[in-house]
Amino acid sequence: MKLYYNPASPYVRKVRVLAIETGLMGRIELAKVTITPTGPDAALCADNPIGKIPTLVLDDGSALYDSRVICEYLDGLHAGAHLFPDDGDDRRTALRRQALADGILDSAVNTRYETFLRPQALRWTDWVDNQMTKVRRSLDALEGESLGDGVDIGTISVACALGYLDFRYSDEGWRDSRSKLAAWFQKFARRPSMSETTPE
Ligand SMILES: N[C@@H](CCC(=O)N[C@@H](CS)C(=O)NCC(=O)O)C(=O)O
Repeated sequence: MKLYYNPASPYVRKVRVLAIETGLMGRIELAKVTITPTGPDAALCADNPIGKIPTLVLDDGSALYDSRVICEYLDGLHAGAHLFPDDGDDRRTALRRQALADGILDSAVNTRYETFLRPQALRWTDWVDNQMTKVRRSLDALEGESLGDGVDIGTISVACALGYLDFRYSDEGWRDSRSKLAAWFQKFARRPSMSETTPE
C-alpha cells in the first residue's frame, strides 16, 4: 500500500499512529507530497480527485480517503484489539471524539491557510476569530472528559489535534486553563507511535 503524506499533516498523523499501533506500518510505503490549497500535486490528484492527504493507494490500484476511511480500513487488517470499538457506548464515544478532534483540526488548519497563505488584504478576521473560538470551545469540552489510558481512534485523533496545536499554534497556550487535558496528552505523547510521527 502507498500512503501519500507530508510529515506536517495532522490528518496523515492519525493514519500513521494507527498503523504503528496496529503493527501495519511495515506494509505501507510513504510517498511524500508538498501541497497547499492553491498548489495541488498531479499524481495525488490522479488518485484522489479532492487532492488531499492522507490518501492510501491499495495494492490493486484503488484509492481510499479521507483519514477516517483509511483508519477504519486499516483497523480491519490486523488481528489485534480493534481501535474502532466494535459497538455500544465505546464505539459512539470513540467516533464522537474523532469527529471533535477532526473539527478542531479543520478549524485550525483552515485558519493556518487563511492567516499564513492568504494575501493580507483578503483576510477575513471575523471568520478567523470564529474558527479559533470553535477550537477553544472544543478544548474546553475535552478538558471536561475522562480520556483515560485507552488507545482507540478517539484518543488517537485527540492526541493528533493537540500535537498540531503545539506545532502551529505554540502561542495559543492551550494548556493554561486545561490541566487535565495537558496531563493526559503528556502521557499519551510518550507512546512510540506519537514520538515517531512528530510533525516537522
Ligand atoms: N477530512 C480530511 C482532511 C484532509 C486535509 O485537509 N488535508 C490537508 C493537509 S493537512 C490537505 O490535503 N490540504 C490540501 C488542500 O486543501 O487542497 C481528512 O480527514 O483526511
